[in-house]
Amino acid sequence: MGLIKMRPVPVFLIWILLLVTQETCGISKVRGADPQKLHLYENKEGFFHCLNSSQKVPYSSLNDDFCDCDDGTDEPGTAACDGSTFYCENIGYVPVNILSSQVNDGICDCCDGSDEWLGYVDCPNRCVQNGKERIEQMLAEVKIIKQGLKKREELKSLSSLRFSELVNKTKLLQVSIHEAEVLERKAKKELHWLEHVLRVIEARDIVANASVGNLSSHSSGDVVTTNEESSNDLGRTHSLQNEDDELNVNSEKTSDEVYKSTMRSDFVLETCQNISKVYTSSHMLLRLQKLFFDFLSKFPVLSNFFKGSQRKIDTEVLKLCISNLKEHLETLRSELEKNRTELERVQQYFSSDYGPENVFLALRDICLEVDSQGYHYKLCLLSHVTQDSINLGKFSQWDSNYTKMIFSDGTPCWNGPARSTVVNLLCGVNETILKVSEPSKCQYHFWMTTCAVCSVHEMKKLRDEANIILSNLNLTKGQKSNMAHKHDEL
Ligand code: MAN
Repeated sequence: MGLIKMRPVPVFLIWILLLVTQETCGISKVRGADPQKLHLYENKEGFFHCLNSSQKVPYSSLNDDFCDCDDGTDEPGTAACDGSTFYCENIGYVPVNILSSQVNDGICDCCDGSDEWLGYVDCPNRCVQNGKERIEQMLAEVKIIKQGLKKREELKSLSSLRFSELVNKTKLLQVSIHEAEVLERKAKKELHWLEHVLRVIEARDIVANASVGNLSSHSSGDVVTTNEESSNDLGRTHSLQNEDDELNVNSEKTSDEVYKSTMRSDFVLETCQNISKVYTSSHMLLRLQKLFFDFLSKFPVLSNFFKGSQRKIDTEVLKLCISNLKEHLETLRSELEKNRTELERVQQYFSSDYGPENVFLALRDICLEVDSQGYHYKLCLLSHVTQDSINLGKFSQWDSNYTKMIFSDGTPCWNGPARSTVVNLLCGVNETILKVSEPSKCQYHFWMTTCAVCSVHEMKKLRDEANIILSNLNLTKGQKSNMAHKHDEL
């Protein structure tokens, strides 16, 4: 800031100054007017036509330190009109429009000092110096962008690798869940059958033991008739008989020969062992089916077995088989549960937006931590933010150009809304938090660097700015070649 000299300027002097400005420079220069709009400041038969309306005012009103046009355009060079602008030429640096209220306010706003034309303050021209400093700054920025762009390529490859991994994992999980579901259905059904068979055997044991007559003496024993003659288990046996019908038991079809070869204990045991093997390998569904159907297709001989008193089936083995099957079913279910949870977790990744070319995918779940203003902040990218143990929001959306991550729905503020956070992303080589603030209660702002937002466009903007500065710099030959060299670096 320059030094304020409180020197009263007589009004008549200001008028002379203004007149001189207008008369010597004419239309080629109107103080504070943007040169691109200079033609609009033409004297049209003694009038100035306000720029943004049809209003016209006497030409002498231009820059007379009194606001005549409603749109304020008659005072580009004074602070008389609110909201109008003053053009700083800033030769050697970048031209800029400042608010007219900044004109002659005792602060040097234009680097060429032109805004303080009443001389209340001494404003040495710093434009060339500013230009040089800005070029140096741009060089540093371009260096970071270049490194960032390189890192961004790596991040992109990492993201696309992660994307394919997620797709593959999803497919594998879906297949194995489907297989396990089929297997579970089969196992449940088969378990039900085995339990049914066991119940039938046990019930008939009871009937056989309680029966007055000798079952073996019945050539083609009618179990129901026998039961009717028998015990208090009568009702139960009736119902089991019905279940037996459901199994399509056809004793006529099964010969003793077949029974003997299949219903031995070792056959049942072997079958159970095979079942165990099958259930531990989810890829053997077909084998399992075959085994079970082979096995179960033999059950009809049970009727024969009871009628012929050739009971050899070992109910203990059947029980063991059932308990094995239950155990396998349990394992299958917990595996299924685990895979379903994992699939849900993996699928959550697909519900987020990872920006152009999915570049942000590799950053997801990366957590950055920082201590600021007495709090410990933790930012997990595209996931959630915390302040100590307080939730500052979970990731909800991006801004339109993927430079702000918006987190919402955090812990409610006392007597206020839910906490929320905006994370501003700036180009940088690494992921680092630069600053955290709470501009309004329970609304947090983070600034962080990441290569994900480095862009060629940003570099082009810097180059364009450098071109303007270089073309504005009033340089010697030597300075020019030095600057040209720097420009090449940009
Ligand atoms: C806590 C912090 C602060 C917040 C107040 C609001 O102290 O989360 O950031 O401003 O609560 O009561």
